[in-house]
Amino acid sequence: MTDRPTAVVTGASSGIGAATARALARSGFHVVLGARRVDLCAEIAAQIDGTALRLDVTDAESVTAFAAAIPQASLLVNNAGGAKGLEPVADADEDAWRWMFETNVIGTLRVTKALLPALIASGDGYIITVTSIAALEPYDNGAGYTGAKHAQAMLHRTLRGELLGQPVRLTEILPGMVETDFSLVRFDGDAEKAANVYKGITPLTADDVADVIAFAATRPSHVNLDQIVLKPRAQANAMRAYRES
Ligand code: 8X3
Repeated sequence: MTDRPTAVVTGASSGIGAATARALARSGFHVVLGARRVDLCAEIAAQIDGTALRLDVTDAESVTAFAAAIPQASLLVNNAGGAKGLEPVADADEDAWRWMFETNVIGTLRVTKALLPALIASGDGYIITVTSIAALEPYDNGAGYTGAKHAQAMLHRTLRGELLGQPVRLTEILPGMVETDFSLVRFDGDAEKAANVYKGITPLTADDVADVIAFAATRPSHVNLDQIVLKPRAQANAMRAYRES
């Protein structure tokens, strides 16, 4: 057992999730890292005195078992999610859309529902959901992802009202371009396509986003940062960025 408050991070095996687990541990949390690649979570957990648990947010039984192994928690970071494909609606791949809605939307719903009783019972609960600037506006070829991120954001933002009167804060983190394996997953492992996304730009790093999450998580209990949008200096919005040639 630990007297540190417990933070649960989904999608914690890499990228923003892994960086967030480290940043929260530095801020004094006992971090439970959940992801399908539990071996990677275990490596990080060993370094930060945390706990690694297998979690597949697309599998209801996995989420139930995950939550059952977490008797108490005061912070949940809904980070698991991602994009698959970048095609016009006319060419949309239904399986890719299904995956995006299942991971970003239903996955967030499942984990949030499963951990909400513990968060409320903590007396000072907190839900941070990593959506995206894709939750702010449409962009060409991105409807599957922007649609899923808008739906995930609605779930999160609706809770802000529904949980009024309960001891639970809610922060939505909306990152723009962050160099992680996000684009590699989006382009099905095509490293050249993924690298082109960040060409001529200094993108955010996973640590940049994690710093902001840790900042939010360490404000006093009466302070609720509702939404934080963060982008590289060179990015104005999802459709517009300045690239050095
Ligand atoms: C990732 C940001 O602009 O590729 O969530 O949608 S973007």
